[in-house]
Amino acid sequence: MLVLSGGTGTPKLLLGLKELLRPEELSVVVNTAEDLWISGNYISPDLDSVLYTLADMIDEKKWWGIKGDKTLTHDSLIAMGIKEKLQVGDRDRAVHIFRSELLRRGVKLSHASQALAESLGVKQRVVPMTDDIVSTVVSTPEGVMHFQEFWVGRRGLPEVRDLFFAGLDAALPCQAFLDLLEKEDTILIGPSNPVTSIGPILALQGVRERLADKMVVAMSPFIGNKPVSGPAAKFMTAMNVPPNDEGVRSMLGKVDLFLVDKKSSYQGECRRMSTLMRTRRESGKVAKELLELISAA
Ligand code: GDP
Ligand code: FO1
Repeated sequence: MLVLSGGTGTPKLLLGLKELLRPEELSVVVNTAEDLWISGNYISPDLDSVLYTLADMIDEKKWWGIKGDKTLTHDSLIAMGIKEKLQVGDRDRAVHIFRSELLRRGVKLSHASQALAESLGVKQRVVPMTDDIVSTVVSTPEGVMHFQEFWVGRRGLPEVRDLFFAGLDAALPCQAFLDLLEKEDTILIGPSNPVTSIGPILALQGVRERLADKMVVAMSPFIGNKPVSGPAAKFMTAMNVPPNDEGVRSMLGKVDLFLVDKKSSYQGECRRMSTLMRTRRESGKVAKELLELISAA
């Protein structure tokens, strides 16, 4: 199975799936449109969340960073007057340095990610959507800014007038993504932000066309007509898409099995199940039911 992922909702599901599927049965393609350079290092928040989840290192309270990590370097930099945009953990930073050293030597992001996965003991394939640079840019009355400036720097508060993905038109899916699309018959669109996480992956050249003969399963990130967390509703509204399961479904395109939460008022063709994953136990239950529904489909 090939899973399309952002950095929070889908990793919660991967936490359950990794216990039920053999590593060779589970591959993940990850959004990179929220990536940025900080203090000289390349940070790929969604890739890191997926890697940390599969390596059992993720901080399950925040769903970013490494559990038990400290911020000695970040705190020292702040004390020295360097305002790092994100609070980067010390062990997290070591991962960024590992990746960035490879990038500085001219290694592609997908190859650097493979090396990183191996060094963290991750057996599943974890692949960035592209080796090209794509950046989510949010247009607000306070100016046009990178996603992380909007979401972390300004706590997601400014009104969103528009949103676009700089570099996306020219970006190509990386070779490893294309190989996985060739090999896998089942594609799972995880419960991730349909605008900022799934949107860029599906918009890459040739991706939608390659889904035509696949079994495409999608789990909605909405529960009771609201996202569990994050700016999905605000971004969907800005794009004139209703912020609910109808809106999610309309953004995804071809889907053969659409899974919504029991509390959803979605009227279209779908299967209902509990999709809330607050604990490892819930992640396990949701993953198990999902696999059963896929086998029965
Ligand atoms: P990001 O990269 O951190 O924005 O993370 P994602 O795009 O992967 O995930 C954000 C989305 O996950 C939000 O729209 C949430 O509603 C959704 N989400 C978070 N937790 C859950 C959950 O337990 N169940 C479901 N169905 N969706 C969730
Ligand atoms: N999110 C925050 O809200 N505050 C932070 O200080 C922060 C630091 C951070 C460092 C590394 C990393 O991989 C992710 C980090 N995030 C932080 C999460 C990041 O902003 C995510 O991209 C978004 O939460 C949505 O994907």
